[in-house]
Amino acid sequence: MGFFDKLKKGLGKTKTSFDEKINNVFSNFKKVDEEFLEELEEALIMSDIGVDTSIKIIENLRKKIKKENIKDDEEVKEALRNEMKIMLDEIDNSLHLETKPSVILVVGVNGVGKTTSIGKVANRLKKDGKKVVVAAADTFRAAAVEQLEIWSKRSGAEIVKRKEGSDPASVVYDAIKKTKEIDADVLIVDTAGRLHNKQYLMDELRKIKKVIDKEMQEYSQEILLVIDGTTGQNAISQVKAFKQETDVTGLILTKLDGTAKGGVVIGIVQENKIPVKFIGVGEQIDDMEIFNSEDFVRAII
Ligand SMILES: Nc1nc2c(ncn2[C@@H]2O[C@H](COP(=O)(O)OP(=O)(O)O)[C@@H](O)[C@H]2O)c(=O)[nH]1
Ligand SMILES: [Mg+2]
Repeated sequence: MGFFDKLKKGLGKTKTSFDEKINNVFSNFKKVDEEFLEELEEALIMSDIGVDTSIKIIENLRKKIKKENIKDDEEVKEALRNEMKIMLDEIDNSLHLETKPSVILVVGVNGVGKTTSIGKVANRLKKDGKKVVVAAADTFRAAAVEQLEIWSKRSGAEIVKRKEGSDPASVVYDAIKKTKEIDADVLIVDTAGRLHNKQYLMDELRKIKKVIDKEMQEYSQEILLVIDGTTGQNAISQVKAFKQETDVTGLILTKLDGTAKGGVVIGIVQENKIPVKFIGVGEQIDDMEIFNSEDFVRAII
């Protein structure tokens, strides 16, 4: 199954899926009028896109319908896809790893897929001929270090670790040193599932950031927030919480092969001006893709 099929299958899975709400509006389609546009707006809001973004999409759609005298439902669908694509393309979603070395700090709450995504990203970078180091700065549980170790073996990345309970910022310090020593291209830092109401975990994140800022000041830095695509509205509060603490440069949206609520992505990107850089579509090492807005809107509508 190709990436597009996996994505489509995942996004179409739930009964309350994006797909279904929008398609319901289109299956009751009679003509393009205010009533139809209102129904469509409601369906967008219910699909986790967010109120402001939904209103904006419909506003733009209304203008386009008028300007191009659109009457046909298929044409409306295509115009709707296009409006969503425009919003997703507003922000540059390329990965900025211009310097050698560069660093990717990976953050997010527990279980969203940080460690798995790191394995997948490391693997992609290795395939591109890059030398990769991963830092096991989730020192909270021994299992977390072991899990990253498995992924580092799979992807062929070097791992820097300390024993369970060590200071995460110190692990990052060691890892930066190692990265420079072996002349690696990219350092990827795994972190603990810092619940945003646990202040000490956020403090820990700040300490890690401080080490990176100090030791890798002149190098490219990405801070990728991992979001579980199945969590819908909850994802929005996670983005808000992490944005407050650190300069998130991009999102990794995982589990889009599961019962995903993909609509939330459009609202998050539009309202936070944070791009999606990768999407996870499974548990295997190759189940990650660079985010493509065209594929994405075609999969959800
Ligand atoms: N189906 C699916 N499962 C995923 C994906 N990414 C991660 N997972 C699973 O989610 C669970 C938690 O992942 P993990 O990387 O340990 O999350 P972390 O706590 O954020 O580091 C694991 O069982 C992973 O296999 C994905 O894209 N699709
Ligand atoms: Mg982890």
